[in-house]
This record gives sequence, C-alpha cells and structure tokens, in this order.
Amino acid sequence: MKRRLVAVLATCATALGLTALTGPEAVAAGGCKVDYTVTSQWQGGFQAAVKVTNLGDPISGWTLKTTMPDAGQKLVQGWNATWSQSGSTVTTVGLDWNRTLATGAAADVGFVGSFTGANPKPTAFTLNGVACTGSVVEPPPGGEEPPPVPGTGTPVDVNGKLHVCGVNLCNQYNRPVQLRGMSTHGIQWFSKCYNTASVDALAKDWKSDLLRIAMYVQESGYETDPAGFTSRVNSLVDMAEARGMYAMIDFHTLTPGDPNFNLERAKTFFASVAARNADKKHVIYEIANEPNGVSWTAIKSYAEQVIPVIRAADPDAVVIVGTRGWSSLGVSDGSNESEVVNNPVNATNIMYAFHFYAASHKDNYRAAVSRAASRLPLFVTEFGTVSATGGGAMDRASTTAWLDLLDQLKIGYANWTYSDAPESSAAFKPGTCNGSNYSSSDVLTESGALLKGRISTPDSFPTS
Ligand code: IDC
Repeated sequence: MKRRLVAVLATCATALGLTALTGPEAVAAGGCKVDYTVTSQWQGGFQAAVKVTNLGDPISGWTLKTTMPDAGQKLVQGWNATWSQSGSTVTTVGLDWNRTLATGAAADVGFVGSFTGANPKPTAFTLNGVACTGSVVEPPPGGEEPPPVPGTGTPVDVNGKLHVCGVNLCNQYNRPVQLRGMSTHGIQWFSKCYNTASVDALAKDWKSDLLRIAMYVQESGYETDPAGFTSRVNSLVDMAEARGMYAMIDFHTLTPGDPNFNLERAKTFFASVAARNADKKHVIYEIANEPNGVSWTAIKSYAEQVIPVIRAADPDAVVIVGTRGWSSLGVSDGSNESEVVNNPVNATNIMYAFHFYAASHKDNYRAAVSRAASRLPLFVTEFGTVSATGGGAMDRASTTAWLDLLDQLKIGYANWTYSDAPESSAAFKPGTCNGSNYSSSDVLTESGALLKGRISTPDSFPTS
C-alpha cells in the first residue's frame, strides 16, 4: 500500500437514474471508483491527487463533479483535465488523451487548492451525472499507514544491466522500470558541486536512481580539452557506480543545434568512453542533448553513425537519441512524434529523448508524450520545473502534472540541475557547493525541495 496522508475511497454505487442516461458517456452498472489523496498540505494550501477508475462499460468522455465541503476551499489550478469551480461545485473534464476510459481503466488528475479554516475532504462524487455515494476510509489511528518496507540494495544491485523491451526500459528480470534522478549542470562550470559529500547525498538522501553527467561540447566544454573532459566524465561514472546509481553520459550539444557539427568529436568521445566502461552495468549513453534548427532526418543520420561506434565497444548498452526541436519530439518545431514513429533510427536497444520545462511546456506537450509513449521508448533525460530559460518561477502544478504522467507511464527522468547555479532550476541555493552540507532542507531551493520529495519515495522495482 502507498503511504497516504488522507485517503478517501468513494465507490460509485450501481447508479440510480442510470436508465435516464444515454450515449457513450453513460456509466454502466458497475460504476466507478475515486481515490482522493491529499499529497501535501501547507499553510493555506494543499495538493490533491484524484484517480478516477471506470468500473463500468467503456466511456468515450467523462465529467467528474464533487462538492467542496468547506466554503473556504478553492480550486487554484488543476492538471491532466479541464478544471473549474462554480460555487462549491468542482467540475473536472477529461482531455483528448485521457477522455476514453476502458473498463477498469483509470485517469490520474490532480489540483492545487487553497483553504481557510478547516480542509475537510470531499466525500461525494458524480461521474457523468451518476451519483457515487462513497464512504470515507480514514487513515488508521495514529495517522499514516506504516511506511513500506524499503527494498534492499541499490538501484543497480536490484535492476542490474538494463535493456529496452518494447516501449519500456527493463531490468534484469525483463520488467519495466522507471529511473528517477538528477542531471548535473555543465561540468565545465560546476565541477565543485560533484564531490563525495554531494554524490553521497544524491544516493543516500535523495535515493536517486540516476546521475546524468552533462558534458557540454561547446561553451568551454569538451572541444577545448577532449582528454580532460573524457577523464572527468569517467570519474563521475565511477562515483555513480560506487553508490549503485545509473550513470547517463550526456554529450551535451546545444549550440550549434545540428549534432552533425560535432559528429567527429562524438565518434572520438564515445569510442573512448564506451571502451573504457563496456564491462560496467550502469552506463547509459545519450548521444545528443538537444538537436535544434535541424531536421529529424539529419538527427537520424547522426545517430546511425554514432551508435555503431558505441556498439563496437559496448554492444549491449542502452543508447538515447535526442529528438527535433530541443528534444521535444518535434513539437517545439510545429511537428510531432509521427516523424520518428514513421522513420525510426535503424538500431536496437535505443530510446528517444524528450525534454520539457514545466512553466513553458504544458498540455499539448503532455498530449504528445501520452500518444508517443505507446509507440516509442522514451526517456526524459532533462526537464526543469521552471521556464525554458532555466529561470523564472517554478510551476508546481505543471511539474506535478508532468511527474504524475511520467510515473503512470513509467518513463524515467533526470531533473536540471543538481547544482547551486544562480537560477531557479538549480536544486541548491547559491553558495551551497562552497560548503559540505548537501543534506539539510535549508540548502534546497523550491525546485530542489519538490524534486527531492518526488525522487526519494520508494522505487518498488519489480524483481520477478
Ligand atoms: C542552461 C543553463 C544556463 C546556461 C545555458 C547555456 O541552465 O546556466 O547559461 O544553459 O548553456 C536546455 C539545455 C540546457 C539549458 C537549460 C535551461 O539542455 O543546457 O541550461 N535548457 O535553459 N534545454 C532547455 C532548457
């Protein structure tokens, strides 16, 4: 059982008045189930996750309604659905990509609310007009359910060598796994942030599964000192290995956007790191961070020249290919995932990168990921909780919508950045990396606190 602060389980009874409903939106006998969970609460505000499970016939659209029990409770912002409040009634309507619910299927939506006074839980829901008379399941006396028994072993101990199976990343038991972790900032600028204390904190306090090593190629990066950067990457690979975390080697191309500009450098670099790390279980190769201003065919051509170089040295490692429009599956260039689905890279054991910045990239990007997830193996190798500049205000609602979606689809992710850069995307406050305390909550930014909260929850990797 998941740890919950509050769980409200409302079961839609076999509905009275069902016969009055016609058309595909009717909920048949068998009804529905709503799991309402307050996932966090703070002074005057709270966040709730709402899981709507259709237990009746398939439906092609849904509207969920409930009543806020206290006049001071207000919807602030919702996600994965269209949310509105009128008086005390909150209405939630499924979006294009989650409006169809087969029997037994569920939609995960959520919202941030505000409250004055008490914050009681809603107990009655209707789905497509059918009353769901629910009963509240109170947490056991003493508060929360007991925490789950933590798994034994590090992420690499449990999962071993990874491979792509279907659209998922799978572990040694051939079962899908989601890796959740952090990206470094550019190692040419923030090497002081990657030391024994900080990487210990990432593994032990954050319980991170993954360290993404962002090696810029330009901007004073690899091109200025290939041997030096190759060796720095390898030492970070070893630091991740010693703590049982996966290491993602990111060839951080950004400007210029055509990865072919760096083709020869990529071949040299990957030949070297793949040979050196071939016997390790924990290395994933990301061959081009964010192609931009370049066609998918040019990216595919680059991939089909770099992947054989890696395979020659390390035949069975997972390789991740960047996508058009800053790894947006083309969406930021007015395209979409179909260009990849229709013309995939000619290689096996590969995934495609998707990146987002939550304050800039919202529902239409989530819709693309939802569609693409059943066709392509995806890994969110970089994302921010803020705007695409790496700065600006954190968008909590959009970030939560994204992470809930990725959790549901078992898509792995790495957050930009595990650093103390003076920008809101950084997890640590400026100056943190001058000291040795990476563990206490007061060194975290708002983004860092949110990500640490998400990443440190138990993984429950499947082992059989
Ligand atoms: C940003 C850094 C910023 C740096 C800039 C240019 O946060 O400090 O000055 O790069 O190198 C990306 C890129 C990533 C960007 C990040 C935020 O992959 O390199 O980092 N971002 O702008 N894609 C979308 C956003």
